[in-house]
Amino acid sequence: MDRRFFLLATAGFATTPGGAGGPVSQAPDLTPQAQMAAITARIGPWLTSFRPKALAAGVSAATFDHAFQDLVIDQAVLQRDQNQPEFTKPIGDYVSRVVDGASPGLYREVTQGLVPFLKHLARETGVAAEILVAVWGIESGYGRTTGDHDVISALATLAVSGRRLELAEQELISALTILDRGLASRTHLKGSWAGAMGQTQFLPSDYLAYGVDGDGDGRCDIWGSREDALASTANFLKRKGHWRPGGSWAREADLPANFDFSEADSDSHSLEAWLARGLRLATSRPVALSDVGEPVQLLAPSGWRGPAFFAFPNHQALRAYNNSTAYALAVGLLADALAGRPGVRAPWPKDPPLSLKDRIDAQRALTVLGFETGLIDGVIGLATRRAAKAWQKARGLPADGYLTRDLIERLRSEAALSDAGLPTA
Ligand SMILES: [Ca+2]
Repeated sequence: MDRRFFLLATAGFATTPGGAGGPVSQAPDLTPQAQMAAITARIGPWLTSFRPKALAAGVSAATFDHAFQDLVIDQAVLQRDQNQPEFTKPIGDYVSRVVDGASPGLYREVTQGLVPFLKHLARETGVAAEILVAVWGIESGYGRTTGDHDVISALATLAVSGRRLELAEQELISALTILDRGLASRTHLKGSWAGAMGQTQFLPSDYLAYGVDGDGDGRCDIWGSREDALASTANFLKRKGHWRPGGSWAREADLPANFDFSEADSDSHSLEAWLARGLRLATSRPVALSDVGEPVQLLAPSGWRGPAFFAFPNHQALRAYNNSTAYALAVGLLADALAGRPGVRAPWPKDPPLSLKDRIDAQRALTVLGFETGLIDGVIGLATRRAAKAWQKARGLPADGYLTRDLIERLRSEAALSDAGLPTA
């Protein structure tokens, strides 16, 4: 799963993807052909402005000129970048799909020949083997799906289209540095439409910062070597995520009947403090010693009707990989399933997906009613959930910030938005 797409696909539990620059690619009145022509015309001026920045960052002129001599806009990248998904799945559907079919048997199958290596890696880094394998599974289907876009072209397309100029340029400089240093060849430099590469789906800057050699051949090949991919993932979680050895990622929680959901997804308290307020661990499995006294967030990602979790600091470590509650939960629950531990006890609510119009209407209605959601963009992020919580609290509803179709219907009538539709821009 590449990360930027994931952020859109799991809107509601994600940061809002952003980008600077004049977005030609968003102009709604252009035909795809006219859009391509407009973007292609920007290649020359963009290369002229980008070349001195890349050279100042240490990229050699020869590498730069060779990399861009036949630059072609990757049309598939443009399409993926522009398409906000029409429907967003509820988190329970996403997590269930990730965990579905995972078992110790699958773990044995995908780690064949790797068990001593994984044990060694877990000892060295403190990151549990099943966590590493779960990240590997979600990022690339255990190495099967690593993306076949030429990373230089994909990132250049994002830069030229103007939507993600700064980020794309930064990552291009890293990709060019990889070529410059001879760490990987251009034919190797393949990845997702958003530039995430190999079995770890690392952006080029992650590769430079956290890629390591796991199999001892002196190179970091996150495309072809399972050992390199897993060792790099462990290094990333340890160094960027500050993974705590021995710590758990989360544990399911039982909430008291009068629990105030405005405390969920925000405040951190020690587990002891949560227990003193009447919350309970849902199972008797002991808590890791290293998690005692640490700040714990209470997550209720599908609202008051769904499961709740005590999220330990290692939940945050997983979010270094992808800053999304859904992602971090999915990694942890997949790791549990691969290790043969029991799954979530409380059922996930069965909610129909929200359409783009539902999401935008909800944001419009909340704003009209005086609950500020920030951008009205159909991405249900933290600001929208906060606004929804405040609205629910003001109406005496459980303030879980979790928007269902019924709640959005109520928001529409309160704000007198017609379901037939106001313009949504
Ligand atoms: Ca290697």
